[in-house]
Amino acid sequence: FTVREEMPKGTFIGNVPEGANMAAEYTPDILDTLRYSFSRTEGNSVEDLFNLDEVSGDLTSAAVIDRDDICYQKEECQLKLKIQVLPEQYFAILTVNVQVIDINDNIPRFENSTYSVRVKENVFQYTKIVQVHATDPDKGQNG
Ligand SMILES: [Ca+2]
Ligand SMILES: [Ca+2]
Repeated sequence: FTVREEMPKGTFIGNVPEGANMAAEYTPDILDTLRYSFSRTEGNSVEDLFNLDEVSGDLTSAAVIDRDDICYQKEECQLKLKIQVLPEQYFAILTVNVQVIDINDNIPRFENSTYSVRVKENVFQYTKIVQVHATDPDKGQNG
């Protein structure tokens, strides 16, 4: 699944049984009995960003996901969610990858707040006048 960062809480991300192609494995009758929940591992709070509908398996966001915070300066932002399927006779642990897509939502921070440059009138037109440095937490092209 993929989701863009900064989307409002409650944004639909994907349907777990569909994503895992459960229909190929189980009959509709069995599918109706399956229940989905997060299989939380200790010290892992990625699940807090999501809500999972126990019956439908719909995954939605439980918060505004800020890629630039959770995946600070990382190229790829893949969140792994472990989801368990019950009842016991159909028990399975599914790993769902949610890729958070970067948007350009950060204003570059300039290293100095003001630049003043005095340019001589006779300076050649294409002479490099001043070089400024700026950084922001967006990745690649959005930076
Ligand atoms: Ca952001
Ligand atoms: Ca961003």
